[in-house]
Amino acid sequence: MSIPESPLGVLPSTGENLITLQTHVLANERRHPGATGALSWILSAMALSTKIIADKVRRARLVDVLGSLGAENVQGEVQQKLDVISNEVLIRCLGTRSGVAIVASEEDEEPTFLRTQSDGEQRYVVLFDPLDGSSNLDVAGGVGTIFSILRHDRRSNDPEASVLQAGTEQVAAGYVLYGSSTVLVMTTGDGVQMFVLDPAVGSYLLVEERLRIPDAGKIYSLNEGNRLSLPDEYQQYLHWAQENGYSGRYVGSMVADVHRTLLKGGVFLYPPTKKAPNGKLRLMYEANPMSMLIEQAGGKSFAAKEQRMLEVGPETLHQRTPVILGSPEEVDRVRSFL
Ligand code: FDP
Repeated sequence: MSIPESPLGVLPSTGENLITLQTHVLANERRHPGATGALSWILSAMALSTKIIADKVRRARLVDVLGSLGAENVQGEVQQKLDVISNEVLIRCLGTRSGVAIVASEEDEEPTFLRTQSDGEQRYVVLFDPLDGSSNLDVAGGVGTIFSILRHDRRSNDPEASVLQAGTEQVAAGYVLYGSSTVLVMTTGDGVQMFVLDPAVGSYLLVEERLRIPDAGKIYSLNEGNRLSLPDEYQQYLHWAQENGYSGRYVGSMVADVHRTLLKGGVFLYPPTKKAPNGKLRLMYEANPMSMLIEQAGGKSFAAKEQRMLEVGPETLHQRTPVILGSPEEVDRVRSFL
């Protein structure tokens, strides 16, 4: 039976039924007869944690969550109170799921080994940036949570070694944007789904089943204040883009900038600079999950002209990388200058 369309147009437009994230994940699990359910539990922990974080972000300034803690994280960056709160929320929610072997966060120097016994259960490594773009918090700008899920390699008891897998090994990746609405975008390797949190119901509802990035889009997104400190070839690309009628858009929060790029097309760039010769963004919990999403949506992501991001062999948990990602034609255009 098909369900009639909402007469007021107030329900999501995905067709016949209302699909929550939970329904979607369970339906997906049933399509894989060998699935243990561990991954579904982890995704449900991500949903719960990000609802809690969204609530804190939405009430910033009303409750005491803004401002710095006066401490620095492992990257030497000032920790905001909400960075630390979000980190704790994720670790506590994920910690109760027996399928999680290791968690690794931007906020913690070392990965945390939660379960060591090898009892045959399939376990996973979950990496995350709990609150990306947190310098936007004070001005009520868009911030987000990014996550990447890898299979736990039981052959190694060294947490760092089990974490250091190339992006091609990710089994799932996603982000939540705490913007004018709370949007969860994720992939388990079979296309990209987009959900919006309905605050009245408390559920993420599916709004787009197979998100595709436009093949091209005349938008570049980078910190143009760095222009004079970029390698010449990036400056030449910028010159070309401006001569050819491109617009610039840059929030300065990776989740917000990548989300816009995914929906509207264009290219997002964080090139090497004099200050950050290897780029600023982190490979394992920023660039890799975003690259899996972008590729699953039909886009491209590179660390350098001939270096596909997902094939970079990681050496350390917090390593940085240059980023060129977005619409396939725009990424190739940038690469043609390099
Ligand atoms: P932030 O420092 O505010 O957490 O990963 C860090 C990040 O933000 C990204 O979200 C964002 O894309 C980038 O840094 C912004 O860096 P710049 O301020 O150097 O442009």
